Amino acid sequence: PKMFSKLLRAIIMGPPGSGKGTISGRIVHDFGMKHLSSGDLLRIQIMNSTAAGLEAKKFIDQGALVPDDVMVQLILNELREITNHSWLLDGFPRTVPQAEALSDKLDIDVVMNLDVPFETIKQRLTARWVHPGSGRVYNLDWNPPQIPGKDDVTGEELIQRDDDKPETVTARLRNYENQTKPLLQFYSAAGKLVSFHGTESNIIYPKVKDFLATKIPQVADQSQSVK
Ligand code: G5P
Ligand code: MG
Repeated sequence: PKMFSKLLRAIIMGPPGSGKGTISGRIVHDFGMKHLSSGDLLRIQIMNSTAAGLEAKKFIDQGALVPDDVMVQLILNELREITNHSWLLDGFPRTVPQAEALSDKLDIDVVMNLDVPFETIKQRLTARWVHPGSGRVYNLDWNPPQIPGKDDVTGEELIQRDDDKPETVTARLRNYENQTKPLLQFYSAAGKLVSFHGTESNIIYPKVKDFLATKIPQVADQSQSVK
Protein backbone atom coordinates (compact mmCIF):
# COMPACT_ATOMS: atom_id res chain seq x y z
CA PRO A 1 0.00 0.00 0.00
CA LYS A 2 0.97 3.64 -0.61
CA MET A 3 1.44 4.39 3.08
CA PHE A 4 4.58 2.30 3.18
CA SER A 5 5.97 3.26 -0.18
CA LYS A 6 8.93 4.97 1.53
CA LEU A 7 10.15 1.76 3.11
CA LEU A 8 13.35 0.42 1.68
CA ARG A 9 14.23 -3.22 1.10
CA ALA A 10 17.98 -3.51 0.83
CA ILE A 11 20.55 -6.28 0.64
CA ILE A 12 24.18 -6.00 1.73
CA MET A 13 26.55 -8.47 0.06
CA GLY A 14 30.25 -9.16 0.04
CA PRO A 15 32.75 -11.90 0.78
CA PRO A 16 33.20 -13.28 4.31
CA GLY A 17 34.83 -10.62 6.45
CA SER A 18 34.21 -7.80 3.98
CA GLY A 19 32.50 -5.78 6.74
CA LYS A 20 28.82 -6.55 6.17
CA GLY A 21 28.12 -6.73 9.91
CA THR A 22 30.26 -3.68 10.65
CA ILE A 23 28.68 -1.50 7.96
CA SER A 24 25.20 -2.79 8.82
CA GLY A 25 25.65 -1.65 12.42
CA ARG A 26 26.37 1.87 11.20
CA ILE A 27 23.39 1.82 8.82
CA VAL A 28 21.11 0.75 11.67
CA HIS A 29 22.48 3.58 13.79
CA ASP A 30 22.10 6.25 11.11
CA PHE A 31 18.94 5.15 9.32
CA GLY A 32 17.07 2.97 11.80
CA MET A 33 16.65 0.10 9.37
CA LYS A 34 16.01 -3.38 10.74
CA HIS A 35 19.09 -5.57 10.27
CA LEU A 36 18.56 -9.23 9.51
CA SER A 37 21.78 -11.27 9.35
CA SER A 38 21.42 -14.85 8.15
CA GLY A 39 24.61 -15.88 9.94
CA ASP A 40 23.48 -14.32 13.24
CA LEU A 41 20.13 -16.08 12.91
CA LEU A 42 21.84 -19.42 12.33
CA ARG A 43 24.17 -18.89 15.29
CA ILE A 44 21.19 -18.16 17.55
CA GLN A 45 19.55 -21.40 16.37
CA ILE A 46 22.78 -23.25 17.15
CA MET A 47 23.03 -21.72 20.63
CA ASN A 48 19.45 -22.83 21.29
CA SER A 49 20.18 -26.31 19.84
CA THR A 50 17.13 -26.24 17.57
CA ALA A 51 16.79 -28.94 14.89
CA ALA A 52 17.55 -26.39 12.17
CA GLY A 53 20.55 -25.13 14.15
CA LEU A 54 22.06 -28.56 14.66
CA GLU A 55 21.64 -29.36 10.98
CA ALA A 56 23.14 -26.02 9.91
CA LYS A 57 26.15 -26.37 12.22
CA LYS A 58 27.50 -29.29 10.19
CA PHE A 59 27.79 -27.07 7.14
CA ILE A 60 28.92 -23.88 8.89
CA ASP A 61 31.79 -25.59 10.70
CA GLN A 62 33.17 -26.75 7.37
CA GLY A 63 32.81 -23.36 5.78
CA ALA A 64 30.13 -24.77 3.47
CA LEU A 65 26.77 -23.18 2.68
CA VAL A 66 23.65 -24.38 4.45
CA PRO A 67 21.18 -25.94 1.95
CA ASP A 68 19.01 -23.46 0.05
CA ASP A 69 15.64 -24.80 1.20
CA VAL A 70 16.58 -24.46 4.89
CA MET A 71 17.81 -20.90 4.37
CA VAL A 72 14.92 -19.73 2.23
CA GLN A 73 12.39 -20.94 4.78
CA LEU A 74 14.27 -19.41 7.70
CA ILE A 75 14.66 -15.98 6.11
CA LEU A 76 11.23 -15.66 4.54
CA ASN A 77 9.68 -16.48 7.92
CA GLU A 78 11.65 -13.66 9.51
CA LEU A 79 10.89 -11.17 6.74
CA ARG A 80 7.16 -11.88 7.03
CA GLU A 81 7.33 -10.50 10.56
CA ILE A 82 8.76 -7.14 9.45
CA THR A 83 5.85 -5.44 7.76
CA ASN A 84 6.16 -1.75 8.55
CA HIS A 85 9.88 -1.12 8.66
CA SER A 86 12.71 -0.69 6.18
CA TRP A 87 15.06 -3.63 6.32
CA LEU A 88 18.59 -4.61 5.48
CA LEU A 89 19.33 -8.24 4.67
CA ASP A 90 22.91 -9.35 5.40
CA GLY A 91 24.21 -12.74 4.21
CA PHE A 92 21.10 -13.74 2.29
CA PRO A 93 20.68 -14.49 -0.57
CA ARG A 94 23.95 -16.25 -1.17
CA THR A 95 23.14 -18.40 -4.19
CA VAL A 96 21.17 -17.75 -7.35
CA PRO A 97 18.36 -20.16 -6.30
CA GLN A 98 18.03 -18.24 -2.99
CA ALA A 99 17.81 -14.94 -4.89
CA GLU A 100 15.15 -16.36 -7.19
CA ALA A 101 13.12 -17.64 -4.24
CA LEU A 102 13.34 -14.20 -2.63
CA SER A 103 12.35 -12.27 -5.72
CA ASP A 104 9.36 -14.58 -6.18
CA LYS A 105 8.01 -13.21 -2.90
CA LEU A 106 9.34 -9.66 -2.62
CA ASP A 107 10.69 -6.76 -4.65
CA ILE A 108 14.17 -5.69 -3.62
CA ASP A 109 15.08 -2.01 -4.03
CA VAL A 110 18.87 -2.07 -3.83
CA VAL A 111 21.78 -4.47 -3.47
CA MET A 112 24.95 -2.97 -1.97
CA ASN A 113 28.07 -5.00 -2.66
CA LEU A 114 31.19 -4.57 -0.51
CA ASP A 115 34.02 -5.23 -2.90
CA VAL A 116 36.95 -5.87 -0.55
CA PRO A 117 40.01 -7.86 -1.71
CA PHE A 118 40.56 -11.35 -0.26
CA GLU A 119 44.06 -10.50 1.04
CA THR A 120 42.57 -7.78 3.24
CA ILE A 121 39.98 -10.14 4.63
CA LYS A 122 41.91 -13.16 5.78
CA GLN A 123 43.78 -11.56 8.63
CA ARG A 124 40.71 -9.73 9.88
CA LEU A 125 38.76 -12.84 10.68
CA THR A 126 41.24 -14.50 12.98
CA ALA A 127 41.22 -11.33 15.14
CA ARG A 128 37.42 -11.12 15.28
CA TRP A 129 35.40 -11.42 18.50
CA VAL A 130 31.61 -11.25 18.55
CA HIS A 131 28.80 -10.70 21.02
CA PRO A 132 26.52 -13.65 20.26
CA GLY A 133 23.34 -12.06 21.62
CA SER A 134 23.41 -8.97 19.37
CA GLY A 135 25.86 -9.88 16.61
CA ARG A 136 28.07 -6.88 17.49
CA VAL A 137 31.53 -7.40 16.02
CA TYR A 138 34.95 -6.41 17.31
CA ASN A 139 38.48 -6.84 16.05
CA LEU A 140 41.47 -6.99 18.37
CA ASP A 141 43.57 -4.92 15.95
CA TRP A 142 40.96 -2.51 14.68
CA ASN A 143 38.03 -1.92 17.06
CA PRO A 144 38.80 -3.75 20.30
CA PRO A 145 36.16 -3.85 23.05
CA GLN A 146 36.60 -1.29 25.87
CA ILE A 147 37.07 -4.12 28.39
CA PRO A 148 38.94 -7.12 26.96
CA GLY A 149 36.61 -10.04 26.27
CA LYS A 150 33.40 -8.10 27.13
CA ASP A 151 30.67 -6.53 25.00
CA ASP A 152 30.68 -2.70 25.23
CA VAL A 153 26.89 -2.45 25.60
CA THR A 154 25.89 -5.38 27.83
CA GLY A 155 29.20 -6.34 29.47
CA GLU A 156 28.54 -9.95 28.46
CA GLU A 157 31.26 -12.34 27.31
CA LEU A 158 32.53 -12.13 23.73
CA ILE A 159 33.30 -15.31 21.79
CA GLN A 160 35.27 -16.28 18.70
CA ARG A 161 33.35 -17.91 15.89
CA ASP A 162 34.16 -21.59 15.26
CA ASP A 163 34.30 -20.89 11.52
CA ASP A 164 37.02 -18.23 11.86
CA LYS A 165 39.80 -20.85 11.95
CA PRO A 166 42.23 -20.23 9.06
CA GLU A 167 41.39 -23.42 7.11
CA THR A 168 37.64 -22.78 7.44
CA VAL A 169 38.10 -19.19 6.27
CA THR A 170 39.81 -20.52 3.14
CA ALA A 171 36.84 -22.80 2.43
CA ARG A 172 34.39 -19.93 2.97
CA LEU A 173 36.24 -17.72 0.52
CA ARG A 174 36.31 -20.50 -2.07
CA ASN A 175 32.58 -21.08 -1.69
CA TYR A 176 31.96 -17.37 -2.00
CA GLU A 177 33.85 -17.35 -5.29
CA ASN A 178 31.94 -20.33 -6.71
CA GLN A 179 28.44 -19.95 -5.31
CA THR A 180 27.86 -16.35 -4.26
CA LYS A 181 29.80 -14.26 -6.76
CA PRO A 182 27.44 -15.27 -9.61
CA LEU A 183 24.77 -13.32 -7.75
CA LEU A 184 26.50 -10.07 -8.65
CA GLN A 185 25.63 -10.74 -12.27
CA PHE A 186 22.05 -11.63 -11.29
CA TYR A 187 21.48 -8.31 -9.51
CA SER A 188 23.45 -6.27 -11.96
CA ALA A 189 21.26 -7.58 -14.79
CA ALA A 190 18.22 -6.60 -12.70
CA GLY A 191 19.63 -3.05 -12.37
CA LYS A 192 19.80 -3.28 -8.57
CA LEU A 193 23.53 -3.56 -7.90
CA VAL A 194 25.78 -0.85 -6.43
CA SER A 195 29.38 -1.80 -5.61
CA PHE A 196 31.63 -0.13 -3.06
CA HIS A 197 35.28 -0.90 -3.53
CA GLY A 198 37.91 -0.47 -0.82
CA THR A 199 39.94 -1.98 1.99
CA GLU A 200 38.76 0.12 4.96
CA SER A 201 35.25 0.21 6.43
CA ASN A 202 35.84 3.79 7.59
CA ILE A 203 36.34 4.84 3.98
CA ILE A 204 33.62 2.64 2.51
CA TYR A 205 30.92 3.58 5.00
CA PRO A 206 30.63 7.30 4.15
CA LYS A 207 30.01 6.33 0.52
CA VAL A 208 27.35 3.84 1.58
CA LYS A 209 25.77 6.50 3.77
CA ASP A 210 25.65 9.09 0.97
CA PHE A 211 24.11 6.51 -1.31
CA LEU A 212 21.45 5.40 1.19
CA ALA A 213 20.57 9.01 2.01
CA THR A 214 19.32 9.32 -1.57
CA LYS A 215 17.14 6.23 -1.09
CA ILE A 216 15.71 6.51 2.37
CA PRO A 217 14.29 9.36 4.45
CA GLN A 218 16.37 10.31 7.50
CA VAL A 219 15.61 8.68 10.81
CA ALA A 220 13.10 11.36 11.87
CA ASP A 221 10.99 11.02 8.71
CA GLN A 222 11.35 7.28 8.94
CA SER A 223 9.84 7.04 12.42
CA GLN A 224 6.92 9.19 11.25
CA SER A 225 6.21 7.04 8.25
CA VAL A 226 6.43 3.88 10.32
CA LYS A 227 3.75 4.58 12.84
P1 G5P B 1 27.88 -15.17 7.89
O1 G5P B 1 27.73 -14.99 9.33
O2 G5P B 1 27.02 -14.41 6.97
P2 G5P B 1 30.17 -14.32 6.29
O3 G5P B 1 31.25 -15.28 6.11
O4 G5P B 1 29.40 -13.96 5.10
O5 G5P B 1 29.41 -14.93 7.55
P3 G5P B 1 31.16 -12.52 8.08
O6 G5P B 1 32.31 -13.44 8.41
O7 G5P B 1 30.08 -12.36 9.10
O8 G5P B 1 30.57 -12.92 6.72
P4 G5P B 1 31.21 -9.69 7.58
O9 G5P B 1 29.92 -9.56 8.33
O10 G5P B 1 31.21 -9.33 6.15
O11 G5P B 1 31.84 -11.13 7.75
O12 G5P B 1 32.34 -8.84 8.27
P5 G5P B 1 32.43 -8.15 9.74
O13 G5P B 1 32.11 -9.13 10.81
O14 G5P B 1 31.72 -6.84 9.72
O15 G5P B 1 34.01 -7.83 9.75
C1 G5P B 1 34.94 -8.88 9.86
C2 G5P B 1 36.04 -8.49 10.87
O16 G5P B 1 36.79 -7.40 10.31
C3 G5P B 1 35.51 -7.98 12.22
O17 G5P B 1 36.40 -8.40 13.25
C4 G5P B 1 35.54 -6.45 12.07
O18 G5P B 1 35.68 -5.78 13.34
C5 G5P B 1 36.79 -6.27 11.20
N1 G5P B 1 36.78 -5.08 10.33
C6 G5P B 1 35.73 -4.50 9.69
N2 G5P B 1 36.14 -3.43 8.97
C7 G5P B 1 37.50 -3.35 9.14
C8 G5P B 1 38.52 -2.47 8.64
O19 G5P B 1 38.26 -1.52 7.89
N3 G5P B 1 39.79 -2.73 9.01
C9 G5P B 1 40.11 -3.78 9.86
N4 G5P B 1 41.38 -3.96 10.19
N5 G5P B 1 39.18 -4.62 10.35
C10 G5P B 1 37.90 -4.42 10.00
O20 G5P B 1 27.71 -16.71 7.52
C11 G5P B 1 28.36 -17.69 8.28
C12 G5P B 1 28.02 -19.05 7.74
O21 G5P B 1 26.61 -19.27 7.85
C13 G5P B 1 26.11 -19.97 6.73
C14 G5P B 1 27.33 -20.37 5.90
O22 G5P B 1 27.79 -21.60 6.35
C15 G5P B 1 28.32 -19.25 6.26
O23 G5P B 1 29.66 -19.65 6.04
N6 G5P B 1 25.19 -19.12 5.99
C16 G5P B 1 24.53 -19.46 4.89
N7 G5P B 1 24.51 -20.60 4.17
C17 G5P B 1 23.74 -20.64 3.06
N8 G5P B 1 22.99 -19.61 2.65
C18 G5P B 1 22.96 -18.44 3.34
N9 G5P B 1 22.20 -17.40 2.91
C19 G5P B 1 23.76 -18.34 4.51
N10 G5P B 1 23.97 -17.35 5.40
C20 G5P B 1 24.84 -17.83 6.29
MG1 MG C 1 28.64 -10.94 9.38
